[in-house]
Amino acid sequence: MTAPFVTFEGIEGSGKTTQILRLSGYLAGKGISHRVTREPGGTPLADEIRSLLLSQREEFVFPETELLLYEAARAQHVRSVILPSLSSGQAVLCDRFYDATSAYQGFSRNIDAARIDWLNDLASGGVSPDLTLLLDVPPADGFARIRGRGTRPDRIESESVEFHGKVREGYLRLLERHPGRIVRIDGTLPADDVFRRVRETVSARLGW
Ligand code: T5A
Repeated sequence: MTAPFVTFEGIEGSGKTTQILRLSGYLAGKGISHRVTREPGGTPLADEIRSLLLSQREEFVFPETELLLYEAARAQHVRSVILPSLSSGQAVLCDRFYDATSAYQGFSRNIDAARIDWLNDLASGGVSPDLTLLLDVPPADGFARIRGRGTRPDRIESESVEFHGKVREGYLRLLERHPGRIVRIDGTLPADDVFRRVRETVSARLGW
């Protein structure tokens, strides 16, 4: 039997990184073996693809190019990090996974959902999250948080509020499609309250 695979999803600034680190600390305190990783990234090659994807550039990046780069990074990450960890009994907490591709490249960039599903399946090698925590915030709230960080927005963060509104709508549609796997948590609450809900959910679903 493999260890649990948990993913965090949501728009930019929804608080995924904050909550994943809190959950990791909580699991460490309970002696539960786990690994924290993220997409795109998680291996040297996938991190290079991440830089290609997120850096600002003059050249227009076509939606299909973007899609294939995200999937290429995922194919590498799943086979070198996620699968070996899960099969050795180490749980995996991943900041974004294939739902992000459905929400960003599917709903927001308008690439056909059946093609995205096919590529997600190929890249993930059939690995599917046991639980996905969707931190739901309106784009204006996420943007305000990102601006508060004072860093230069990356290529995708620089997209319009409408783009990010469609991403959020995409996530809510995925929630309807996978009600047994995806759990929505109100990400507008203070971080402590969000974490209480994260903890209650992993306890109820995974016995953690
Ligand atoms: N992407 C990714 C695709 O288009 N397709 C794909 O297939 C995949 C895998 C990844 C980008 O790639 C796209 C999506 C993304 O655009 P990224 O840097 O990983 O880029 O971007 P994000 O995952 O969005 O990371 P962010 O750091 O922007 O957002 P987080 O992790 O959701 O938010 P976090 O925790 O860093 O918090 C942001 C700020 O808000 C504060 C934090 O302190 C921080 O300052 N905060 C809160 N403030 C108030 N209340 C709370 N509850 C708060 N929680 C956090």
